[in-house]
Amino acid sequence: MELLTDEVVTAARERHVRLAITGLSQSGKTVLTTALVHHLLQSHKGRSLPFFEPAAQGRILSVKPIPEQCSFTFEQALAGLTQNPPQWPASTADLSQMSLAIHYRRAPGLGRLLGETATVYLDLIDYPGEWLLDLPLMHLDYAQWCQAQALLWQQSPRAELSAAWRQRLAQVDWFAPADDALLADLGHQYRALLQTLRGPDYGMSLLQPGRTLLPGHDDPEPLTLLFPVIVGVDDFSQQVPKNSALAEMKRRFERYRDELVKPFYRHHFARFDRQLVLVDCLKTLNRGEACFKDMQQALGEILQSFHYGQHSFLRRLFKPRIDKVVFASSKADHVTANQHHNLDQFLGLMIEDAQRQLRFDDIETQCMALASVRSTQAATADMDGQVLSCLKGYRKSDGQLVALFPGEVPTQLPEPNDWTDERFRFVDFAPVQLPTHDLQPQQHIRLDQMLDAVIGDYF
Ligand SMILES: Nc1nc2c(ncn2[C@@H]2O[C@H](COP(=O)(O)OP(=O)(O)OP(=O)(O)O)[C@@H](O)[C@H]2O)c(=O)[nH]1
Ligand SMILES: [Mg+2]
Repeated sequence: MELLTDEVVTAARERHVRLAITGLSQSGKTVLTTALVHHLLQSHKGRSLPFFEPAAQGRILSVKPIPEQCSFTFEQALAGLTQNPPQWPASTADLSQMSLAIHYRRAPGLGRLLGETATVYLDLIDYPGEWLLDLPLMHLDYAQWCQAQALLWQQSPRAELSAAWRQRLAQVDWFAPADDALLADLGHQYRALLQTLRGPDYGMSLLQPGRTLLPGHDDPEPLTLLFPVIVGVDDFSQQVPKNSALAEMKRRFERYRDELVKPFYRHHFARFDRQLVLVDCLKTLNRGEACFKDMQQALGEILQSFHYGQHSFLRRLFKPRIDKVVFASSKADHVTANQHHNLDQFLGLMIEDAQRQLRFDDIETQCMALASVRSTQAATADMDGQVLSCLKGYRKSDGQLVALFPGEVPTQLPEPNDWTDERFRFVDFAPVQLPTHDLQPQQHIRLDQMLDAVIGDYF
């Protein structure tokens, strides 16, 4: 009896929460993880996170990193943001973790019977949303995947860009013995295509396989050069010689699915408790209709993964336990404060259908706009006697100090003619220098509200 009581008390004194932070590339994951840890490490001072209840109530006693569990290069990312001139962190392409022990005093009430103080062990896991886009592969065989991809690659701009690559596919005899050098070459060309589509000229999101685009450090090369045979094979159901190029591609697909995708879900995804999904709504608005629609479709696919987790065979296999997903529109400092509410709403509209499905699965969801490192200041301008809300900050592209009217965030999804008149031109900003000490609430936008929404109930 005594032993049981001790166990209960220990369990109540120490709680573990794995918070996953994902989003497509450049959505702001690394900046958010860095800023969050920086603010949390100083949260016992009770200053910079006024809407994170335990910090605001002065109940955080100490926060310490657990170095042996950290693969996230926090010091390096923070050094970039605190140096003069500050700089944004470099792009990251793998999964990394930062672990903190947060020692706190319990709120007055019943819980205090279990001891005045307790510890929350918080793991923050930053991983590419692109990897989540591989989830549907778990339900497909190679033929089905190729057929789905063939439809996608018929659409613009994929069709025009891939013309030369498709021509090369058409020249291959897929039933003849595999030529490894040729398959590797086609794989490299396909990766380059994915990278171009993701790059600044196109800004596409729905790009598969995620690890051909963004290989993890330990991923073996032939697997991450996987591509779909979208021309040159009319009938996948016919008998294929074992040593043929097509049989080799099928084998690679199966290994990719079983050795990369499934272990990611088993070892990581299935063990997350809470999930934060970052979305750069403003960038997609800037880039126009094709990019916006593609991002919406990619988000829909990503959000499916939470749904799969709850109900499909994955549930039986991995018993996922994510019970809350917060969607955040990042870089809210690119618009004026009176647009933040619109940004919350707009993100809600973008993912409306997927969100409904999550609620149906009893997963709590919430949408909010935030900025991890607020890099602009509010300003006003007088235009023909009218006072306009503006932003002041250093433009990312040339480092110039600018004051500008960034424009409004729509409260409805844009109609086709909204895209033609270059209505959206949100500007990117360089970071302001973060202090190493004495952090203040104005150095972020709603980071504390997000924190309270995702893990507040653990304290
Ligand atoms: N103004 C502003 N810009 C931000 C903020 N967070 C991110 N950014 C911008 O977004 C870019 C990408 O941020 P990262 O945190 O590196 O994004 P990521 O999702 O980790 O990107 P990958 O590692 O490439 O997947 C930065 O270089 C900044 O330009 C923010 O809070 N405010
Ligand atoms: Mg990153």
